[in-house]
Amino acid sequence: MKEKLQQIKEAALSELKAADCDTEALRVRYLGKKGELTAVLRGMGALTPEERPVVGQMANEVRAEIEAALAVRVAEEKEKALNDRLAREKLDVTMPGTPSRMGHQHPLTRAQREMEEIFIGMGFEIAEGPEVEYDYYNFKALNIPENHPARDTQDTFYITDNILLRSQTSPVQVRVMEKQSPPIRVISPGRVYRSDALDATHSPLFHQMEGLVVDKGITMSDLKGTLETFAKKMFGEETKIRFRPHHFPFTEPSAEVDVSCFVCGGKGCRVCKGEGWIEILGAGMVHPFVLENCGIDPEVYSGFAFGMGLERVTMTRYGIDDIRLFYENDERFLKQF
Ligand code: 2NL
Repeated sequence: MKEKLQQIKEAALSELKAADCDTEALRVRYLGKKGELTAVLRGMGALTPEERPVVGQMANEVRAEIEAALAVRVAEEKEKALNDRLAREKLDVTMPGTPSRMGHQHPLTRAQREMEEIFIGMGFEIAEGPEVEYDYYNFKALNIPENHPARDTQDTFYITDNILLRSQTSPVQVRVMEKQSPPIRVISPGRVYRSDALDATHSPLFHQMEGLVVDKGITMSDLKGTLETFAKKMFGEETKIRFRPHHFPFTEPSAEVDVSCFVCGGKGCRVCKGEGWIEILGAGMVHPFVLENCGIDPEVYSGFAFGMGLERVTMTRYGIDDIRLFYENDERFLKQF
């Protein structure tokens, strides 16, 4: 029996050394309930009382030795599996990351925000209103009755006879005057529409920024001071402004306003087309009829208003020669701002 135990031990230990050893199967085969060692212990009844404890002790030692060797082998396999996995899943934390691309504001949005900041600094508030408007707010309230020639130059898109896409942001200011009593200081930036064919300088959709001030004792000099301050902040401190007489139905008197060329300073260059001046906006004193239409007494109050195209100002400032570039979302263009 001792030889049998010795054999079991040697067989088990040598099998454990084999590269393809299945440790669990080996445990069952030698140490399990129906295993070889158990079979030997069952046969101990045939031994003499003197032999029994000796063989029993030896069987326990053999079991312990096989168990210890098994544990070592299992631990080795575990460690090898872990090392293999670590090698396979190696991660180099010093590798450069994948950069995420940052976007930025559209040049028109930037120009609009910049202009808003300048006017907010002078005490203006921002007013917004619908892009789909009544004929009344877009035209009639602004002293442009049916069949007025200004309806031609501001031809827009009609939803019905009475409802249209606004051709300027003035209707927003008409709504402000209806609701609010003076003093009023607002700017109204936003999308406007005209029935124009798309080319390098025209678009059926563009953006405007209008401004309106109404209070007691407002004069043309307030208008000039406000626009001069705006022009210097927008185009540089050396900028001068020039008023040329003009006509708008909603202001009287009216003017077109130029800024001295910020490229050549007024000498004449490619940007100002040799003029030294660049037209940027229209302005004037709010027509008494318009004040009256909005429930403001023109005998008590007066006001000035102005309007400019955002695209035009932005194109002038950055030397952009085609308005369509703003709407095409070509990154080669947008990336430059
Ligand atoms: C332009 C320049 C302008 C106004 C807009 C205005 C608004 C109200 C009353 C009076 Cl509520 N005027 N806006 C004034 C002058 C010029 O825009 O070239 N427009 C066609």
